[in-house]
Amino acid sequence: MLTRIDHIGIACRDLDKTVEFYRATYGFEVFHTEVNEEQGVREAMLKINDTGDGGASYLQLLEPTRPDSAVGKWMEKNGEGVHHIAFGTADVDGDSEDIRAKGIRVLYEQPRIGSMGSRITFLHPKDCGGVLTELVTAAEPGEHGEH
Ligand code: CMX
Ligand code: CO
Repeated sequence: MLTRIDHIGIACRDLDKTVEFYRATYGFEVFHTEVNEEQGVREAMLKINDTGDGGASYLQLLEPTRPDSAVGKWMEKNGEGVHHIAFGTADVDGDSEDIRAKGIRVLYEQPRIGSMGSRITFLHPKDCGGVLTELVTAAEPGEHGEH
């Protein structure tokens, strides 16, 4: 069951400048940063709020590490802006299989590793009304070294 907005993914050319924009404009602070080479991104997670299911909602600021990455290619065409949305679930495996059974393309056979040790998969934007949609199961508390 999808229980929250886990994050909104925002593509940017300069992560440090974009982090500063969100800090100066809204007062949002960086909760976590990492580089995910498989996804081709340097990212900052800004926590917006905790949620009733023990999870949280974030903004995920994404700077491509290479031009041929998903975010790099997308930004080449669209410029900076909202790249994807992500729903949180306790069971990314089960929920993605249920969604696959409805005929929507799930991009990965098995979920991969996302921010903060989470497990993630994506639904094809062409099957979701033009919205690239991610499903996320957060790591168990203590499972990930950085918080
Ligand atoms: N939102 C909406 N539509 C998108 C899109 C996006 N983010 N990215 C691509 N598309 C559209 C393109 O506009 C294009 O449409 P047209 O054919 O009408 O022009 C179509 O999808 C195909 O796009 P493409 O540029 O040819 O790119 P690819 O098919 O090679 O890749 C996708 C598209 C979705 C399969 C790829 O971006 C992907 O695998 N995404 C998942 C991984 C990802 O986004 N990682 C970065 C974030 C990591 C994180 O969140 O942790
Ligand atoms: Co994401």
